[in-house]
Amino acid sequence: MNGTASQLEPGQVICPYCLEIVTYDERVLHTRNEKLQYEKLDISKLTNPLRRADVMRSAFQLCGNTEDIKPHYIPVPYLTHGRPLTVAMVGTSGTGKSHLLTQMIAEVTDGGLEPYGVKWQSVNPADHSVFIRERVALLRSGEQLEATGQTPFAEFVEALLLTGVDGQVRPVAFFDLGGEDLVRTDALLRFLLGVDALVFVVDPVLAFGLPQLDDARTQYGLEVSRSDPAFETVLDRLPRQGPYLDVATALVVGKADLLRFEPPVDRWLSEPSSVPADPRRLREESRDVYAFLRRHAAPAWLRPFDSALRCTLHFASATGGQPQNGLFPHGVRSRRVLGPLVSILAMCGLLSSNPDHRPSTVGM
Ligand SMILES: Nc1nc2c(ncn2[C@@H]2O[C@H](COP(=O)(O)OP(=O)(O)OP(=O)(O)O)[C@@H](O)[C@H]2O)c(=O)[nH]1
Ligand SMILES: [Mg+2]
Ligand SMILES: [Zn+2]
Repeated sequence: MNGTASQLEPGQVICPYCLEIVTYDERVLHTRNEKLQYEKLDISKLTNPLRRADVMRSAFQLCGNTEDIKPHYIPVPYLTHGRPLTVAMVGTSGTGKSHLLTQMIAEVTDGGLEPYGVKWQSVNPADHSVFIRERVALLRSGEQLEATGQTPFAEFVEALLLTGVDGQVRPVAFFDLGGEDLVRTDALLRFLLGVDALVFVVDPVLAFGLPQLDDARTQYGLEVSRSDPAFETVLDRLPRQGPYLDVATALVVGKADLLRFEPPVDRWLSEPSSVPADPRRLREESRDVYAFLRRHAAPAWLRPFDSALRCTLHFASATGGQPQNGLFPHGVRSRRVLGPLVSILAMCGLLSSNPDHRPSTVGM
């Protein structure tokens, strides 16, 4: 039976792959060798506490559920640090989900959440260095990231242990499926049923009929669209209690560099992040993004905001400019990419121990 977060007992965690309830179990631990194969780990002889802690830091547990799903392994720190928070990026292929998520995580690991009182560690050190090497370093050297493509299995791309202002640690796992997978309705999207937060990414090239986006439309061979099919599939798929989705939601107008001469986008792009998170500024930005979408895009682009109980709206640019032949010749410079994540973390209680300080529905 699938579990929901509210039914969990202490120590129980929802498997981020198959949604079954898992409990940390030292009898089914594994390590991963250099060939990326999993080997059984016997920790009974590890009596030195320092050595043991070090081994556990990069150990995995085999999930007990193998029904209709290949064997899968969960990093031990994900199971031993309290209730995880899962975040999924949503948008059709090419909207910029992977670039945005990569820059968000890069800013976190550069210490970008420290002014908010949040510290980070990796969930698995080896996976984290691969992520930094193959994504962050590549993008920052001016190369475009590849399209995510289709996968048979929803896996998180990166997970971090975040320590909130109250000292509580929470594993945060980020899912970044390809847009082609997000319009499917099969078991691959089952992970969405347990997701805690969603980042909907609006591609200005698809959403806004503004003439200054015509060149980008020609470059990508795209036309203005009335909605994003991935938004529609995901919103239809998610369970609701009452009329609204109770999932922390951010609606981000990405690639905002393409709108950098357009007020009020110009003003927000040059605005430094507010530290600590300022609910008033968050509301002002949400209101501006909402008005911009209402004015320049078809109504269905606002469906995530209309559907979610808690949603903030943002302008962000992951790269600062357009790619040319797969490269960013003027370098890569992100703008305001941390804003949506800070808002989600605030909604999920990581930025304040006081529930009154969490943002609720804004933007109207
Ligand atoms: N101008 C501009 N282009 C961007 C930005 N972010 C991404 N892009 C470009 O948008 C295209 C798609 O970016 P991806 O991040 O791969 O898009 P995706 O949503 O992950 O696509 P799938 O993986 O196919 O679902 C690439 O050509 C990127 O170079 C941005 O902030 N500004
Ligand atoms: Mg992608
Ligand atoms: Zn599982």
